[in-house]
Amino acid sequence: MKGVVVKSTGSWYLVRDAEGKLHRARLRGKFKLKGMKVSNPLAVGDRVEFDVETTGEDTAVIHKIEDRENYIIRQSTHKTAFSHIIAANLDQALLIVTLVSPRTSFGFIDRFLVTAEAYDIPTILVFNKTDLYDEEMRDYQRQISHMYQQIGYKSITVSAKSNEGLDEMNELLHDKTTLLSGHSGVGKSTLINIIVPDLELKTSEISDFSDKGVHTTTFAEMFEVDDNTYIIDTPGIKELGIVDIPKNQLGHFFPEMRERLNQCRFNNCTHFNEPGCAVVEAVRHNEISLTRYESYLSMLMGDDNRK
Ligand SMILES: Nc1nc2c(ncn2[C@@H]2O[C@H](COP(=O)(O)OP(=O)(O)OP(=O)(O)O)[C@@H](O)[C@H]2O)c(=O)[nH]1
Ligand SMILES: [Mg+2]
Ligand SMILES: [Zn+2]
Repeated sequence: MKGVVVKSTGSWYLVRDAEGKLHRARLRGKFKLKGMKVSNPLAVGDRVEFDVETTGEDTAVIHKIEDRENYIIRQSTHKTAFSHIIAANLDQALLIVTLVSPRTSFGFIDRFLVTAEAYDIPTILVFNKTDLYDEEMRDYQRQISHMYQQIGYKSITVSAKSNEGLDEMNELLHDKTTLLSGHSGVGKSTLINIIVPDLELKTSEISDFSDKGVHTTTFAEMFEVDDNTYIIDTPGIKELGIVDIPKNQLGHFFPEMRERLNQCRFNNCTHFNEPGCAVVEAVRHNEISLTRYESYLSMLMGDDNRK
């Protein structure tokens, strides 16, 4: 039978078959993936073939994983040589961002966008918890959204508390498989609980002490919103390590730099201190945002590779 992995704990999996029936499954024997150093061979969204057995607790055995159309990956926090596949076969990602409770940094947003560019996953910024914003913060948020919109990223504002923007968010999901990502505590599971009634996913208040989330969701899981519309809840990401991008190609994953690449004097320009660099020139003239350029430099230097 064919199916899609909707949950992966590392030791067992939940697979949805073509009729929508869920099977608890395990991976057959010694299953090795060719050439990839990943901590999880199978991720949410993977399309698999499996056999159903009549005995045992795990009733299905997965014997084949189909090639992935795309996937999103991050460096594992513990085993640095390994990467962790967050999810596969995605149509888009919504990056849930909050300016307060907790605060999401530009560095984190830009790292996520670079990763998503590298793996070809269109990303929309979703500013949540707007009910907590005062006028000044609204203004600030508009400026940030404007900055990202100018370089091609759609951005919306929502509140799981006041319901602002939730219709617009729902429309974005239609007929797609969407990954929700972001720091712990930004409201990913809370938003999914509103979008898919009766799920009752666990959520927790953020810590008063650190103003950060407490990592409530522990495994990625895909839920059906509608026929053909799926949403994936994920554990909050603390630090996002960028995987496998050579320095002289990093600029390809910043759309505003990519469009200027052939205006630099050297075609292997890293947009750092080379003469005749069109990117540095654009930053000087405020045509490229300084915060984006700072994010670029910090990734280029690899000095805070895990923020
Ligand atoms: N004021 C306000 N609180 C919100 C909003 N959305 C979520 N929250 C609260 O934020 C806290 C964290 O929400 P969760 O849904 O658990 O966050 P999460 O992103 O799933 O976190 P992890 O599972 O740890 O990654 C909860 O107390 C929610 O009630 C919002 O729009 N406004
Ligand atoms: Mg959660
Ligand atoms: Zn350059």
